[in-house]
Amino acid sequence: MNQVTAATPAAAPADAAAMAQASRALDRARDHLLGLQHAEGWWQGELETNVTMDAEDLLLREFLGIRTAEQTQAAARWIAARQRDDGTWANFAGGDADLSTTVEAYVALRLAGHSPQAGHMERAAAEIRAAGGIAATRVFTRIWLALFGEWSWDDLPVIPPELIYLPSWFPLNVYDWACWARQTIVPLTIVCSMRPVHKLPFSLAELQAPAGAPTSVRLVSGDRWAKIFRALDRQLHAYERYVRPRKPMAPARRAALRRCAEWIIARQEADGCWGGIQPPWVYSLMALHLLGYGLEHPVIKRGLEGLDRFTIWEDTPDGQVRRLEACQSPVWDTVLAIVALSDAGLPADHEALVSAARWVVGEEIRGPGDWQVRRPALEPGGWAFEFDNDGYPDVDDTAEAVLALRRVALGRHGATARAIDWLLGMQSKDGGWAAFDADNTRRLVTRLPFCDFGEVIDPPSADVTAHTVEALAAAGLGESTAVRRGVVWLLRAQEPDGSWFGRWGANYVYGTGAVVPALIAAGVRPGKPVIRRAVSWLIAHQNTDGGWGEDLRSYADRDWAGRGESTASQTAWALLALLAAGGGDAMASAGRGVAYLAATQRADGTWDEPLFTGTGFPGDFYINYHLYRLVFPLSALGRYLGLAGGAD
Ligand code: R19
Repeated sequence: MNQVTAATPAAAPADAAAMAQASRALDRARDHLLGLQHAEGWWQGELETNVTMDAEDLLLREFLGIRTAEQTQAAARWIAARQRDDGTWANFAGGDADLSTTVEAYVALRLAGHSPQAGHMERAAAEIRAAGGIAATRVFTRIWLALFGEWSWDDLPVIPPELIYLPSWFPLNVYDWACWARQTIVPLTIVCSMRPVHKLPFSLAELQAPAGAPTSVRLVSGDRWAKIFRALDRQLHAYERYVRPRKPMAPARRAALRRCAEWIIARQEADGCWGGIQPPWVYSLMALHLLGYGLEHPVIKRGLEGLDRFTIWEDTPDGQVRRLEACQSPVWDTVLAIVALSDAGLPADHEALVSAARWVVGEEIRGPGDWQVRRPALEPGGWAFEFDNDGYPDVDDTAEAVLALRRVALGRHGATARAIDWLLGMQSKDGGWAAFDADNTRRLVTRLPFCDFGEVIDPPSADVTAHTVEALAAAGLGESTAVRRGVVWLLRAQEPDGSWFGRWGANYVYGTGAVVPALIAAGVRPGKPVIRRAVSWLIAHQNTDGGWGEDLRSYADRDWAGRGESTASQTAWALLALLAAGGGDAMASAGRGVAYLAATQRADGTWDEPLFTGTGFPGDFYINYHLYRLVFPLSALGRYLGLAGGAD
């Protein structure tokens, strides 16, 4: 049986009508999920983010000279449809206006021919000016504007290509950066040292804030490192003034650029992407193109063709729209779907589970990757999030894959055993686990003036540590030193209020929903205070409709922790914790949560979830994983009915 057996049984027999309702909800959700499986065995839900993806795609195409009218108009329709009444764009449903996103969306619409005199454009420009104009946007946005001659390269932090020479023990070397940041900054060192300017056929003067308005950039910190790095930046600017005008190019600079290009090309994946995510992909294409790789060069060609596979075209009453996924999640979605269907009672030899597990095993990564820089002696064996991201397997996907594969009758394969060894080897020194690297914890890079958006390091987090502890415990390693150290890490990471922070999902409900089942699986008794305090926190944050919800503002403002409109996925996360903990109080609360899920389910078996519950970077980047609304409720319903003895 699965880990639900570790929990104490339901205290009070729920009434028969409620159980029947939960059971019908489970059947419908299960059938809906089965209907979404692809013939090769995998699942993939849309990964929805924000319009910077679509705007930057048009800007990339403009820059490369390959932008078509059809792409432009379809992307512009999508971008325009996401504009809010005040003229701004947000980064997620219901979020506040985001200046950088608004500027990028505005420029994309200008590119598509929208007149600055049109009402929606005037409203956007007015909001941009009021928020400080282009000068107040993030570094990435100002790089895009510098590319088009609307911002000065001199007014951007310098990030020199010689960075690639720093050895992996030296502060600020590329392996001190999180993998997503590393893969983004290496191409950006090329772009920023070439300083291309591709003039647009229009000016963006309307986006300048009036004189006297706040022109400060986002990161104006006065502490010691900020001052030191500002001084270093001035030195680097002086160096650039010396090295850049050399004709022919200074040999040292030429060699550094070549080294960066080789580093980038070595990391292109089979599908043409870099890291399976949009930022390194776009900047790598631009960087290589600037170094002379033409549109017909196989590296560029594969890269552009791959981008097409991340593009969704959709017919709407207002015409075709086109949008880009920042990333794709087939491995993650598939392993979560396997666990959910197994929780829902599908037998281990069910054809859907077997074909999914076969596909997962075929996706195992056994090659080298950047993670080896910190763990050179460790044998490969694990999974990435995407179809093709073989250089960057991650701990979270690997742990969930281990949990999924043990639910399926698959016959002999070595993938799970290798994955367990890899997980053990990827534990950070402090006992926790991070997503992509071990010991990626040097905070110095975060202080660079360049780093004003998103996380740039990958330290251990409670959610990833919990998934790993759960997987290792399920594999029989509950008594191992590694798991014990992981448990201690989790105990120390508990918030004073009893919850855990959610790094890759929103937010404390996600963290708590991951940690409680993991601690129980690792042998922590359900009656222990650490568990009861988590249960009390969840019960205290249950909405009157029976569900749970947590607003993304909780990342900036602790008052929002555990508070927000109920959603299906967050309700399910809370339920996974309550059901693992068990006990009368938890089960009564869980009964109301299950009733919420049953009452809000759509007729077709899934749930609506316009609110984003996935986290890319706390505060800066959020994700609506379109399958979360289905897989997590299905797991929760299955475990609830399993505990009550009502699963079919
Ligand atoms: C758990 C599984 N996870 C551990 C994997 C989650 C992958 C989420 C997809 C991330 O997509 C990204 C990644 C990076 C960026 C950036 C970015 C920000 C700062 C720097 Br410096 C470089 C890049 C911007 O958008 C992104 C999207 C669920």
